[in-house]
Amino acid sequence: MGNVDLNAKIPNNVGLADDRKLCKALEAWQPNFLEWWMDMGPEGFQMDQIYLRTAVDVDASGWAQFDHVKMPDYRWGIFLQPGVQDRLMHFGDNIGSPVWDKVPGDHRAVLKRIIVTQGDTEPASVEQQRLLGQTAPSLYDLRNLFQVNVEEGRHLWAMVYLLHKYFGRDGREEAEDMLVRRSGHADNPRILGAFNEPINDWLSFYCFTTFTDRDGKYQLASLAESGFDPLARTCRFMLTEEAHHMFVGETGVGRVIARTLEVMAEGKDPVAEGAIPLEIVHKYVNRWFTVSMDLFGGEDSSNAATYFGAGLKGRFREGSDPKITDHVALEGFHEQFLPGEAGKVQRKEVPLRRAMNLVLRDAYRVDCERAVKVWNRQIKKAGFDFVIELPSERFHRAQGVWAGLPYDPKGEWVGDEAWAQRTGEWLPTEADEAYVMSLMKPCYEVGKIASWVAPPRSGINGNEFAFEYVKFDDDPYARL
Ligand code: BYC
Ligand code: FE
Ligand code: FE
Repeated sequence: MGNVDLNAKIPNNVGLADDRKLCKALEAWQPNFLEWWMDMGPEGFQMDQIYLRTAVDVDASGWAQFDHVKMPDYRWGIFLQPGVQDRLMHFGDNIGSPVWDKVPGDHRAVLKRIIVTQGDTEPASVEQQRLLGQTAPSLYDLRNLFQVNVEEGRHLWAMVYLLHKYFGRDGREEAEDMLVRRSGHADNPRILGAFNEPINDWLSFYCFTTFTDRDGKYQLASLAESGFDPLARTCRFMLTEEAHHMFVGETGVGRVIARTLEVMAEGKDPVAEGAIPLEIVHKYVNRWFTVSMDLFGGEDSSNAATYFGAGLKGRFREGSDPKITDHVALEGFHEQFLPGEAGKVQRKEVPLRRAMNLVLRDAYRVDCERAVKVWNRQIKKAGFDFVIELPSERFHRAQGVWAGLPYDPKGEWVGDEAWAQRTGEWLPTEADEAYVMSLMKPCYEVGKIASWVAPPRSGINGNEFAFEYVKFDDDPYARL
């Protein structure tokens, strides 16, 4: 992949220099983005030198360059995976026709909606995480947080590029609005539920990057199949960054568990030692897994059917999974369960296209199970009898057919009264949150780490854990 223009004001491989109008529009949006970043991005660390990876090319060797940079100097750019010559639609009603490299008029509104929804999540997550630097357990973690944050910022750039280039004036307006909505704001919140939930502590951050970034992986993968080729190519490059976000999450939860097991193995009480009891970890997992399940939308969705039929959004690995053989999906049904009378469960057959959210969510769940299995193996190996189980689809839901119903994590109907009494067994209580928050004290010394989490097995880019991942501009403790 040649033609990466790294010296341009906006680094890109989309030939911005040849499109004056687009270039000017994006250069006008750039200062607004930076202003948003300074206001709503990581609070208090904009002057420090962070050991960040940045993309200088889209191939394997080019996108992993590491250097100490100040976050506002990060080279946010626009990178698309190279196009495939003569690519054809491989699913939906237009299967076999050439993919679109312009917005198909019939689908303009829905396509814009998908891109806006995707784009909105990116700055939302940065806003949710903006105070975490102040309680980072180590420089390694602090650096990982900021790496995730700058990349989510770049994902916003990716969607804003599509809006500017393909959607004219209303695209530009949508791009402005991306910087106006605020996570958790009463009047002007972010679009999707999970992105308005607070992330005040690092256990939540690790759970978010395990479960919510994984929704990102599945949504991006299904958009990477899109017949709107610029969207497909953008998402394919974004996916390369997503793997690190989930790594931070999975290993983060794993390190919390490792520390707790260490204390337990010494026969001590985790709380007395400033570690996090496994029961509390489990409740945080329940919480973030369930709000992330909500991100898949309704189980029976006419929107999903439209997206699939139009060739805008496919299934996970629609084009590469040999198990998917029917790419039109007009025949056949998908089994779905829904609540019946008094806690009884009914079975229904949903026409396959309408069930695409559920099909994607099922694939997501399998992937989540794999992450949880690693944690459980860790616990078992340490000789303890505790299992983290992902809750039933019926538990603690705010979207879809199970929304608001009193089912326990096993999927048993418990009724409203028992639900109200027992939620504290399943979800973090105020006391749990207060305890976790009480542990959140920063640790900014090279090679040191907080009491509640184990160090990672290795550092970043072949460096040790004891590496100066962040070079502070002044005494960071004096800022608190
Ligand atoms: N919260 O027809 P339905 C990421 C709405 S994460 C609030 O079933 P549909 C990242 C829905 O909009 C990936 N509202 O929904 C991760 C609809 O509203 P209307 C983000 C919700 O459209 C970490 C109504 O309920 N990308 O990248 O089939 C860090 C009926 O729903 C929610 C995408 O989501 C909710 N959770 O499916 C950083 C991809 N769920 O029409 C980044 C783009 C549903 O009644 N989005 N609603 O006003 C989509 O493809 C779809 O919009 C959804 C929803 C899958 C989200
Ligand atoms: Fe993202
Ligand atoms: Fe992410």
